[in-house]
Amino acid sequence: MRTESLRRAEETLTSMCEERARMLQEQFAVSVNHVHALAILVSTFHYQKNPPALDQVTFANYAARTSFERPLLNGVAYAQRVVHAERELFENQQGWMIKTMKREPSPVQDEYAPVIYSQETVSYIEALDMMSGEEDRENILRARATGKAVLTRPFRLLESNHLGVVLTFPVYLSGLPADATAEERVKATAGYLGGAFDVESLVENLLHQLAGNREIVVNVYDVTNTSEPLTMYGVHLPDGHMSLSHVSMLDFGDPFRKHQMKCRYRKKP
Ligand code: WA2
Repeated sequence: MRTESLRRAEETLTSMCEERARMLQEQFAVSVNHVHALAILVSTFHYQKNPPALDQVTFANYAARTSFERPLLNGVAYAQRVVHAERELFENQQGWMIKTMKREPSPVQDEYAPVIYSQETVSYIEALDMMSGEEDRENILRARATGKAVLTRPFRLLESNHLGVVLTFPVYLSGLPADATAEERVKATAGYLGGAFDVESLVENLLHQLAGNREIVVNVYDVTNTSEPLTMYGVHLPDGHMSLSHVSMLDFGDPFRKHQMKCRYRKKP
């Protein structure tokens, strides 16, 4: 009897964890796909039109009206690549100065990535050089060298201070061949389209909608470095706290990063 009820508790935990991992991965994937489409929108209407057929008001309006397509993102933005020689002209044209993520006027750098278009929900990153933040900077460099969507490790997002990850897609000047080298990609980079996954509040929201939510505790980890798992969601509980646990694999689409979900019962079954 004892082993039979334990077996059933194990089975239930497994299916609840797998369901949650599937839902999270699915909502993550649709959000990433839509940000990909936004990167193509910027490429099409900002760079393949002369003069550009896009401005802040149009971008903000389109981003707001399509936000239902990106359920786990708190907002999207476009940061333009500006090399130092172009800084003065750029600032004069925009009518504002490039600022650091600490909101100070930016010191001289080789290049900058100031946000020129933003969804209203993240309007606080307008004019900020996204290369001035360590996590965002690493994302920018990796995205433009690979041409792929990339994710940061979990960190505290600006303004909300919630735990989350940033997604970045590169935008290139037209004419880049599909098989371009990393060097060619960097040279042809126009800017970066991305957004922040507010994991702390939006995943909470998602899990709350599911049956059995009160019975289990869910954690999500970035396990890219297996010897040092980073908490991405949930309160970290030391191992061995309870006997039953289940680990579900997660694939968020960046092969450089590995993630997993760990589920446990709140009370001993
Ligand atoms: N967006 C929102 N909140 C943040 C953040 C971010 N980055 N970084 C820290 N808190 C415009 O990769 C380009 C968005 C970065 C894209």
